[in-house]
Amino acid sequence: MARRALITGITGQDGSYLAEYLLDQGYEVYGLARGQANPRVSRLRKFLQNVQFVGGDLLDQGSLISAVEKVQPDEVYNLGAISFVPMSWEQAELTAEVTGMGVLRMLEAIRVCSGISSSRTAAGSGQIRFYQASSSEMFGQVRETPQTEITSFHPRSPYGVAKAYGHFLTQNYRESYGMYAVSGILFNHESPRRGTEFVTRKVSLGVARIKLGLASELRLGNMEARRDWGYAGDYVRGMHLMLQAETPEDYVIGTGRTHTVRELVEAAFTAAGLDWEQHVVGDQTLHRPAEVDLLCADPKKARVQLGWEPSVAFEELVTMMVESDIKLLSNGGDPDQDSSWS
Ligand code: NDP
Ligand code: GDR
Repeated sequence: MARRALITGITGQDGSYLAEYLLDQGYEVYGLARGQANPRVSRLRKFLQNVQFVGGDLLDQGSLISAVEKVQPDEVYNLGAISFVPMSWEQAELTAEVTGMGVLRMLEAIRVCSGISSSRTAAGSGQIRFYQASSSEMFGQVRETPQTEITSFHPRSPYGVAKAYGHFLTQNYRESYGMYAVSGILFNHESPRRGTEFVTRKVSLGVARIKLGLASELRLGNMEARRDWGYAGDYVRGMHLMLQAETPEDYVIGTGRTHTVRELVEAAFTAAGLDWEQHVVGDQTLHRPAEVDLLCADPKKARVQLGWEPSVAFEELVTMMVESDIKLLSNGGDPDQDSSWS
């Protein structure tokens, strides 16, 4: 019988790549869909016909229990979140509820549906394997680089704090109830399907607009921040591998290379044959109340224990995104609607 996966956050960047990957692996894929008529669900339905949807929201405990009861999944991937860091200062409470407490609600849904009692249970109890989308944002103000699974956390945003809660809770359910519950500490990963609010996509779209004469400038915030940027398609493979391991453990996933936002900008403009210095304008209003200055992964554990390796290098990723956005805009596409989801 086909294995069954339930994905929260299926309408996001990672959800789409993961669904595609699991369908290719022969899984039955179910996505948790939020709201009455979510336009992102309609977009995904057109693009991935074999995904099945089940209603639910990370804010609603009962809906998660119903979803788990209905789907009877072998694996649950919790990707749903308020994931845009600046939004987490504007809506800190909502971020705590969705990105933090949502993890508790999903773990509880699995615990209750698996019949695991609230007193301590033997290791390996329950059949459902749980993946939590933890983030390098938890490291925040880093004291050591590169960052590993044991580097301490000092989150710098309400988002990072909420993710740290979800991370420790996942560890706690593993230790308290013997559940197969793991966190992937994923560093920034991008693609042509990346949300337009994140810096890589903002830059690739900005370059495409300038190239096509639709705009003349691109406004950006802190150009000195460093990130470890990889390709989303590679990272969902890591999520799946984590749930196939014999023992439940947490893993860092990243490339081990770090670049400044300035280097990203240079690479993107160069890919389109443009000079960034003629178009990029610094904008203080885009700076954050507290910044994460430097992120760089040490993915050795994932490489050695899971055999995971990234396959797309930074320059290739940037070029892929710029070319995709030039094509999308040339064809009259709307990046926030139809996007380049193919
Ligand atoms: P996106 O922002 O693209 O997607 C977020 C998803 O969360 C959307 O599908 C959204 O659904 C869903 N969501 C929002 N609120 C709720 C809610 N109340 N209940 C259920 N679902 C909800 O994120 P990514 O795909 O980039 O990232 C996936 C996960 O990985 C996130 O948890 C993110 O924080 C984490 N992460 C991402 C990294 C990255 O670089 N991409 C790095 C490290 C971690 P809707 O369509 O309904 O709005
Ligand atoms: P991040 O990604 O906050 O690392 O979180 P984002 O692309 O938003 O920012 C990366 C860096 O770029 C700087 N920056 C700008 N960022 C945006 N969005 N817009 C700008 O105009 C701009 N100018 C400079 C930022 O200050 C920052 O330093 C992403 C999300 O996917 C999280 O959900 C995930 O957990 C982490 O990556 C790992």
